Amino acid sequence: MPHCVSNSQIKSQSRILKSTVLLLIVVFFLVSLAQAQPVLSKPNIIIIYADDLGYADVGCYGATQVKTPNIDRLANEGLLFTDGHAPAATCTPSRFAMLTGQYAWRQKGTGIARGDAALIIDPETMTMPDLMKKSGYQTGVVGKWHLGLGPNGGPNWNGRIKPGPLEIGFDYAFLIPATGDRVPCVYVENHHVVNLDPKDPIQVNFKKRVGSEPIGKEHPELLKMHPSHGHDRTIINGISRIGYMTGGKTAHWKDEDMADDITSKALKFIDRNAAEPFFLFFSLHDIHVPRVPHPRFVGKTAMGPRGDAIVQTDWCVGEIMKKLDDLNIADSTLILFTSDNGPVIDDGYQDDAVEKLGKHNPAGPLRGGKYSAFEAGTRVPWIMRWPGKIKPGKSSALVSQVDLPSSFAHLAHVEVPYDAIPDSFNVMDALLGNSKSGRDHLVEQARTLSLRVGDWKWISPAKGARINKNTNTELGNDPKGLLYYLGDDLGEKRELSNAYPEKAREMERLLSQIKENKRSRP
Ligand code: NG6
Ligand code: CA
Repeated sequence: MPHCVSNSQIKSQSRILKSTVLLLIVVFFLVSLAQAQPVLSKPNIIIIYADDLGYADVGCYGATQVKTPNIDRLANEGLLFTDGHAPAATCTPSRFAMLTGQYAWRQKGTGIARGDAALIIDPETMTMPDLMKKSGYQTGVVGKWHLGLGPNGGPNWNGRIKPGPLEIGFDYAFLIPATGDRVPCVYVENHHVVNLDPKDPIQVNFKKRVGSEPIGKEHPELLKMHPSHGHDRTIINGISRIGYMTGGKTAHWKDEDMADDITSKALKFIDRNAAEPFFLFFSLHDIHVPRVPHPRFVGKTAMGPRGDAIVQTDWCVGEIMKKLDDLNIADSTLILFTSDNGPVIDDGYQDDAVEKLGKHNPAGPLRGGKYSAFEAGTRVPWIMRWPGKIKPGKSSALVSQVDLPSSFAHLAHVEVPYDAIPDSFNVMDALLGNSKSGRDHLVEQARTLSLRVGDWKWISPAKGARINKNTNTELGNDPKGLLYYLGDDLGEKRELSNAYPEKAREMERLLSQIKENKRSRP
């Protein structure tokens, strides 16, 4: 019998064929969609923010006189950026820009904040922690703040201290209110000074003396660390500070324990929030002055307290990494390690930093340092690690901390209103290592503003000293402005404004435009 196939069999076979083809098309479509737009799940985010740590202060950026095994491990497992910037060459404007996504020079009153300054971020402003919260993150800040606290006129240290971080998007805060070298020398947790005895209220003043505590200027014999410039007012723990303070004795921090104190608070925050996405701004005090590392780090380098404070910084980073490993959340956590501005050697205390610097070169190949318009002012260590998502290596993409709000918002799938974070670019592709380029231009802030466009760098004309005599830093102030091409002159040695006058004018024009426009975000 010939094998005959019935009509109905043919129909059903063609139906099967059709649906198989359809299925294949759908599968192909889904696969290509998934390839085109990888949907990344929301990682925990930890910003470890060192203070005054220079471009080449750590091993993976070239330091040889100090060992930083934890930071080096982070770099080996992550992406090391060679052109990553703090928004400014000092602390307050850098932090302001990083948290608000707005260049600090657009807002008055964002220079280095006094210890009793009012909060300089308007609680109405959309901030990076606001954006993370919108995406369901638990948000925390632990460590150095230096963005002011309280209403106009400053905080009431003996009452509820607000507005502060909790009013601009953080769920939790444990703070060094300003810096270690400024009063008040107490921690603030959420809205209150920690361990304050109400019978011994705190008074703080930056103009006139309060209380009867001895001051460094009159009683140098009481000091365990002497000032080299400034820093000669109220003595707390044998160190004279900027400003006057009385009371609050039970609340005083111990400088030697500061890294331990803040690290343990950061670890507890991670413990508490390990089950949900969290965003932690872990803001170290090291290696800012006064450099008073814990005794277990003293003598770990031949460089004195500045070098030993770098070892302490590395320990803090190691503790965070260990915690993530212990909780088994390292793979779901993105760490950014960076610094708020460039390096300084003598920043106001006689701590042997100059005498014992030896062969160590904190700025590496760069010119300048903290306070400076030259590259070392803002170009800082910048390491990103997110195992499995960021391919280890090096990147020369131009990125700035002002870009973090936009980039992290993108990662967290949050929509950003048009007028929010006005100078923050989404450079997530560069940060993940998927793109070689970050921003095409960047404004760097010191006393004057500089503009980077690719490898061109223009330092806008500025009055003022060329060298900070106290810190011995080249500032980059020049009445005519300075032009460099970093592509073959990273050290800013060959000034080119005479050779390329048109380029200089074009850069100044572009800078004026960016200043006039209220925003630069695309
Ligand atoms: C300066 C301080 C310096 C440091 C800096 C702020 C003097 C003479 N110098 O005014 O020691 O505290 O402010 O540093 O007081 S920053 O990293 O927080 O911006
Ligand atoms: Ca700083």
